Amino acid sequence: LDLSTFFLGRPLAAPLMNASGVWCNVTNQLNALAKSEAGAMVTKSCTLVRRDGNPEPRYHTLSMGSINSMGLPNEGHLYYLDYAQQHDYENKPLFFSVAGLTLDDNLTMVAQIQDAYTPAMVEINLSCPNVPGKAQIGYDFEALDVILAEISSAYARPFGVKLPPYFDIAHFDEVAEILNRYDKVAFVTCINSIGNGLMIDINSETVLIKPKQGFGGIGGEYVLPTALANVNAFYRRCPEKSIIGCGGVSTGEHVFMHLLAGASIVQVGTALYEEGVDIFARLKIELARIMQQKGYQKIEEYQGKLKTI
Ligand code: RRO
Repeated sequence: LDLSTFFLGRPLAAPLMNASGVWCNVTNQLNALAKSEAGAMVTKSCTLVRRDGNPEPRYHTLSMGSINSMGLPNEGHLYYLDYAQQHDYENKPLFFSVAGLTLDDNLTMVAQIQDAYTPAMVEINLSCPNVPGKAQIGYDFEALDVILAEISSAYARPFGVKLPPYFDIAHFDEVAEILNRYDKVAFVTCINSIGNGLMIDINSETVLIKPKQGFGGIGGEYVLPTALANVNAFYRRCPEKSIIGCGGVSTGEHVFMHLLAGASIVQVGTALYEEGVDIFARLKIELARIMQQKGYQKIEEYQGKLKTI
């Protein structure tokens, strides 16, 4: 039984990786991902200049997932560029997540990544829900068009975008139509956390995290149906692009569902945060067991082949 696959022509030992933000802030964590059974990995979304992020507590485990308002804590893009230049690309592909606070910052960062000649694949994060005063580009369709046009002309290589969840068919149509104008957008990662949820501790009658009066991005089991819908919506609408699935994955069944919906790689966020990098070995065993039960020998036999009734 074979869990290997290809992503944009590159071989992967398994269709699994971390979600950006989890286990990828500093070199120690990145090295642990590199040694793990993940088939690929991505760095923490970075800004031009290092950030401390929001005040703590800023992450809380929930009964079916997590809430976070980290606020883009990161070491600055040159730190991740250093990592990218020492990464072993034979071992596994590396994605480089970029989340500039302005269009100019994004253009500066992709220009420097380009000048470094790293094989890392850029993922532009258009969906951070947690920087106070900053709207998500993913929800501003005019700004989305502008940033894709500008990055397409400033950056010579294919790149990907990390999208927020959408909840309306008209929005799936409109965003896909914009993405399809840009050939260099080679992959789409669906979804980031469901932004600005709120959970409450009944005992103390308070919110669970300090930033933004307790509002934060929701991840984990809560978001699985929304994640699957977004993966499949963009898989159907963007036939020239690859889809990376993210959201609600903690078992082999969840990985299988994302692959069936059209994902080429499946990311793990909340469950990786809770369980650590050994989760990738468990997910591989669980996915292999499902494939064996169903008589599948390779991922391509079912990937994207979700049936409707
Ligand atoms: O750092 C964060 O607060 C954060 C980011 Br950049 C993101 O894209 N998604 C998220 O849930 N948290």
